[in-house]
Amino acid sequence: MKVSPWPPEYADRYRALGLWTGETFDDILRRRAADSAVGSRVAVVDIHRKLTYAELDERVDRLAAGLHGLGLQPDDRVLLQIPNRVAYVETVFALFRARLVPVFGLPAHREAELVGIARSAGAVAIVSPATHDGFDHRALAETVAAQVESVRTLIDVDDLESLFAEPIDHGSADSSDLAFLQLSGGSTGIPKLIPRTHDDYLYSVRRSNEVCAVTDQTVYLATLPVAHNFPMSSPGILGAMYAGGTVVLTESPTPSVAWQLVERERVTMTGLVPPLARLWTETAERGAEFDISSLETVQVGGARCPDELAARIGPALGVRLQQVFGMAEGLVCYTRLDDPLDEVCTTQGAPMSDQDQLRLVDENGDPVTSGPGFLETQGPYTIRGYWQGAGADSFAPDGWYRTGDVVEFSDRGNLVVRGRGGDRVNRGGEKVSAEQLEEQLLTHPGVRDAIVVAVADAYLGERTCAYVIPADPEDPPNLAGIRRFVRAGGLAEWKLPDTVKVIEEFPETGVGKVSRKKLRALLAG
Ligand code: OOB
Repeated sequence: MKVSPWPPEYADRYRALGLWTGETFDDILRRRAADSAVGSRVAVVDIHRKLTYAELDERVDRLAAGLHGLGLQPDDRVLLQIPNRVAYVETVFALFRARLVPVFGLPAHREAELVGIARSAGAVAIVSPATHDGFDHRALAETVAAQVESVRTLIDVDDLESLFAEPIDHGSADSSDLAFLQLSGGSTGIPKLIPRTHDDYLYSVRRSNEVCAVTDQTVYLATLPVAHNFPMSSPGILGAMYAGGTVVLTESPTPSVAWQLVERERVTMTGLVPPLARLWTETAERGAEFDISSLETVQVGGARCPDELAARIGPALGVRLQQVFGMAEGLVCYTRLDDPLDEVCTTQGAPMSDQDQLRLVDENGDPVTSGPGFLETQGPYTIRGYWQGAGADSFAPDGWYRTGDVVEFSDRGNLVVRGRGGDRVNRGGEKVSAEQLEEQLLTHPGVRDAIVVAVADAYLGERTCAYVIPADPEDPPNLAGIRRFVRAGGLAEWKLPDTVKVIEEFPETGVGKVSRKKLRALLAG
């Protein structure tokens, strides 16, 4: 089974209400390109290139045929590791057209992550640049292919044209079927894969467009790595394309690069994580060197935005702020454009759909009537299970998704995020699985035991601290050595610990069996 299905009574209701429409991702591009009012408009732009909807559609047709020519078959999974460029959009839509299944890896992923993802997805191909930011992605792809038997084909995203072939008919996908695999923020070793269908995901895109007032006049800048759910669909690049607007992609999110594009393309909307929102805000407060007056809405999400920062973003950037609290598993909450400013600056919004259901529970899963409590949810775009049944304990027996987030409600009914369980560090929006890092640390010869906790940080929100019991107390490992070791183990740069604390033993948990979860909480406290 590729997708854990919604119970039939829910699926029927979502269809009857017109939330699931039967539309597929490939339909979007075809329809926009064929629409005489939209086809000649600019669909995607980066620093070097620009394509109209009609041009994009034509190139997607040729690339899809080329992928078929490589022997890729419908439903085959293709792992992507593509920076924010026009070629990202070309690749993704060509995969949709050829009925292939994109697996959304990040450019920052390294060997351990890519091998894990490729293996669990059963990926047959990898699309990545030869090099990017001085890193040899081709060599990495070759290493992955050598270790994962299913991977047969490596594609250079900078040389897509060499694959172009005469367009063919690929047939059309079933909208209730798997459309792509996204990665979970992850509390486990290897990121769990999130299966999303055309029906559920496109509903979230359409509904996001309504809530965020996205139109054909919207020029959306993908500032965050676009494989993330937030810049992809909240409303992100897919929202902008759905509406017939324009997508601008920047490889660097810093003001000196991104604002050039804001000025040149008259960008109206973007999404930022809090540390980046702080950088943009502080740069603007010092006096912007580019004309960013076209910006209307700046969204902030991925991690808790401090209220103090939220209050400064709008005035500094001359924009309306929107807070976004979401997860790749589904549920996305937005502050509304007509929420009072105070609510926008202090809450993380309300679910986008009136079919989203929310409940709060305590540590034992028992209902909590007044918050804070652990948030659980179900709804028309929240998954019912991970790929191939992984992480089943993330779902309650009745199928609700356990977000792990601790939230309460404001008087107006908006969510306020208070924290989450100790299994994950939210490092400015990029998530670090404590378990994954601990597993890596335990293979260090100088480490007898290790526990990873989040510590508060003024800039990133949280950073990563590894408590380490040394194998030889006379010769404990140090931070630089640990970071080198974790990097060499093939983990992304953002997962390296920021601090290492050497201790003799871990505190007692009071239960016979050592619970890492309890120890993490104790050490973090
Ligand atoms: C987004 O998605 P993921 O899958 O990378 O991470 C989800 C987790 C949430 O469970 C929560 O712990 C945290 O990220 N989070 C926030 C937050 N937005 C996400 N915590 C506090 N305040 C917020 N505003 O991060 C994501 C997906 C879609 C839209 C926006 C973010």
